[in-house]
Amino acid sequence: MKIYDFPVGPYPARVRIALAEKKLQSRVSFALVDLRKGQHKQVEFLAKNYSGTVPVLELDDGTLIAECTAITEYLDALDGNPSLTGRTPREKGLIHMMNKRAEIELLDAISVYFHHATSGLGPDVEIYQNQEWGLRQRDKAIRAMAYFDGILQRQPFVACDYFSMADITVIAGLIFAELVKLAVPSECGTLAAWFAEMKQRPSVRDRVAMSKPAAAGG
Ligand SMILES: N[C@@H](CCC(=O)N[C@@H](CS)C(=O)NCC(=O)O)C(=O)O
Repeated sequence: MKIYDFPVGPYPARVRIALAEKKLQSRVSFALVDLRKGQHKQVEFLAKNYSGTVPVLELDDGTLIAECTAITEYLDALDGNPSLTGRTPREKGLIHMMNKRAEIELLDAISVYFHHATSGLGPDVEIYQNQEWGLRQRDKAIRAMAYFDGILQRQPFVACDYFSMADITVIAGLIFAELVKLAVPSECGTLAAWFAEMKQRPSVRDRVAMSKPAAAGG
């Protein structure tokens, strides 16, 4: 299997963390798509992923699977232990709900902020920016931090009683927040403490060690 990605990117981090949790790293190779050079918007890459985003998983038979959630589902189905996407109908429902919520409210919102209200990937790549939209999404992400703080005051993980894909997506959101210097509000101490604890997990620790603000990529 091959994964097209940009190593410091928060979305690729989701798949790298999932691979490490599943101990599947040795079964994949990585191909760099340099977002800062706009390689993800070139015809050759768009033929692999219509949306022009990384990561993309390419199977040995040439099948292409984009979207972190879909890739995580694929990896999880290869070997159900540990489960990242749920073992029972209830767990699957909860994990997918919270994963989507983490995408919409936190991770995707920070991505829009990055692309629209900061210099993003640079003037050659960011050909359309809408600062007001970006700032609204920043505020939405900050509200989401308060939401997830409340969730984590009640339970140890975002969706159920074990580490899942939904946790990975919140972690990716917080990695992205760090890259763009968007601080977790001081009143969200539970979320901040949880993130510090999650960074100690080997799968997250190895990925977080790669993050350098100067190399932000979204
Ligand atoms: N919904 C996609 C989003 C992927 C995404 O936005 N990836 C970032 C990399 S961190 C990207 O390719 N950004 C470039 C762009 O949006 O132009 C997924 O879950 O895989």
